[in-house]
Amino acid sequence: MSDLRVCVIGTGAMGTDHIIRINERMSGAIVTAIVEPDSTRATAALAHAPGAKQFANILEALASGLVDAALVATPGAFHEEVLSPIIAAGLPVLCEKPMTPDVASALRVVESEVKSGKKVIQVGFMRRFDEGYLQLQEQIASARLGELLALHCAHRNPSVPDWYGNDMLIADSVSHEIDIVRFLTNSPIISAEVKQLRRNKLAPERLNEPILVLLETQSGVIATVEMNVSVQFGYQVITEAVFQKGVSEIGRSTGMTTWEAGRSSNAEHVSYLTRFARAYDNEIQSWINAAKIGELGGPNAWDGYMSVAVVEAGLKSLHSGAKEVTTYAAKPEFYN
Ligand code: ISE
Repeated sequence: MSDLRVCVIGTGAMGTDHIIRINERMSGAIVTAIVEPDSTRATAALAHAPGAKQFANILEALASGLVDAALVATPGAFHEEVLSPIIAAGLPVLCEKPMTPDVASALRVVESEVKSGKKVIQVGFMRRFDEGYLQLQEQIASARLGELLALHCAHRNPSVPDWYGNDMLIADSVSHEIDIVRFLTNSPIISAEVKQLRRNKLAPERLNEPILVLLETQSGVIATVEMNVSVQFGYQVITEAVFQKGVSEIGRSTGMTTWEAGRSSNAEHVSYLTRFARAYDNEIQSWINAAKIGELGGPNAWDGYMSVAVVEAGLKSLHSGAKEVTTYAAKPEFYN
């Protein structure tokens, strides 16, 4: 079978990382096109995809005949307008999270996919492909340690870029836990509640963090999420699961241990691009393999919508300080 010809839309840090991944580490695909209005970024990205052509917009890329599949890595606000023509063309698409910034647009995307009659959207929740999370999911499903009682999640970033605003604590960052808690517990989230922890004075002025988010599932599990984006020391994503008869933990650094000057230290990640590198590889390879046979290799547009619905409740709680209940649209038969 010939290589899947991929168009990458948006070549910032994530898009460029995916270009390198596809061209250098994945099998069965090649980047043949990019859509990126910023010429400096485009030039940097094309250095990793020498044969690829740059297009001004997705419509021109689709019309070129050079594209079998698309990978959308623009900011979430642009996803809907990029996804529409891709859905209409019936091409497989990996869309980075969040699928869209709000519930109304997420539902419009779902509706247009349903109307098209073909599932083409896979949402970029890479944690579903992380070995630790997969082991934990198996542990929970097996009930070997009894029922799952609680999850404690810590999501820590060393720092965030200038354009990262306070709402992004929920929409951009906690959105990962929102998806993975539903995945691990196999149960929808029914409420979200945000508590302000003692403010880190080293955080940028515009951010009121760290925060603690309580996500409650329909099955009765509460997940606590410490969201902390100015920790300075490194990038950490840790999850502890409390069962009736035991406790499991995933995500501690497995980097090199060094003994030096009377102490030992362990290497820690400083970016999600390395912490989740294997998960991204597994995610993209799974997407490529599935796309080549007209299937999806991971979470679909309905999963994307389900997480956006919880993000909405989380944002409400961030502003109200109260526990906010989630509401969901009826699931179209198409996704059953
Ligand atoms: C970023 O967009 C990601 O997706 C990372 O995984 C997350 O850790 C970070 O907080 C987000 O800003």
